[in-house]
Amino acid sequence: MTDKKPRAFSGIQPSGKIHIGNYTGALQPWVEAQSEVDGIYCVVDLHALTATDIGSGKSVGERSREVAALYLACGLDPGASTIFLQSEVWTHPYLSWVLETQVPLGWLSRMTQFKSKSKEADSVPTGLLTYPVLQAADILLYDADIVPVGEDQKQHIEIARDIAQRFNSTYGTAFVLPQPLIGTHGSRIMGLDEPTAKMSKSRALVNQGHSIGIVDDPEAISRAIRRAVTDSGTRIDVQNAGAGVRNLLNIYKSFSGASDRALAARFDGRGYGVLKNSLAELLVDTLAPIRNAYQRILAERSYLDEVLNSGRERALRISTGKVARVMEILGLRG
Ligand code: AQP
Repeated sequence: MTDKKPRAFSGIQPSGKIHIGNYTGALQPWVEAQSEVDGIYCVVDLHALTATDIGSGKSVGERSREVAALYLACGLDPGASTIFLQSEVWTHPYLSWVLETQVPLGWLSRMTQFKSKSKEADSVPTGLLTYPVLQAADILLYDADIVPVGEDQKQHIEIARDIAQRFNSTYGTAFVLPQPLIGTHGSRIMGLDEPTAKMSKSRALVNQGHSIGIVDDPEAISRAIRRAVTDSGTRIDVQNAGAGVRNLLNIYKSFSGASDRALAARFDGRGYGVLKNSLAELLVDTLAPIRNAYQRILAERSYLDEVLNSGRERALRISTGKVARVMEILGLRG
């Protein structure tokens, strides 16, 4: 018997406005699980270099600090969880390269995210293809047992598992096989402008009405909800709602914790405006304290520096041990 807590690893790319999908699919479950896991949460800034708008607007460094401040503002406790910037820990790109030498190309070219993102790009950077290998390295460096992510990332966690399994069986056991941890609701919030496509940071760059940022001001939140696409009818039927209303109900459910039965009691037969008003109010009330905390944390530079420095040190301590093991197994040291 061991009372060691399972280790969780996850991260968010600083590739745009962090939205309520990132909150319900990632940040909220991280915070909820915090006392039960040894949580390691990274701002995956190297991944963000694959984003199309890098080089315009704020620097990646500035965005990364904002995402780290958001981790804290949402409730991650640096006393209980490790928080750091990926680019400050050299073992991530190092292990990624080692794994790249082993991963069959076909595994990467069939990834759904690669296929959809490369369709939109004028010129496809190789990093978009090898993205899941860097993500596998992120996870495998820490012997993570679980990876709390939204549903869209399930395929990437599965490939991390496949990469670990293949390496272990070829060379000898080096890696723990990670499991995705995907919530039952809130794991897939759809765009407000297009409720059949998932809410994403990149899409929000094209259409402002697409997403709601976690730190958007109350007016912006209410405006986005007011303009959100609904269905063609006028009255709510919770059981049989179309994509637009279902998305709004799902957001309401994720933020309130209400059951389907409670949703039906509250909204069945009522007009879409009632749902929109209730949802806007719920989001404004829930996100206001996060926004205040975020602004406080960003203003206090030295506190964030301290958190990130101590996170980096722990991340380095753990991950250099793993890299040493991999070097030994591969015979890289004579
Ligand atoms: N719409 C979503 N609903 C629920 N969860 C979501 N996540 C992302 N979108 C939704 C979860 O947020 C975490 C961070 O994701 P990421 O930054 O690593 O990249 P992503 O999944 O590619 O996020 P985006 O917002 O779609 O960004 P871009 O447009 O930059 O690619 C992950 O756990 C993800 O599941």
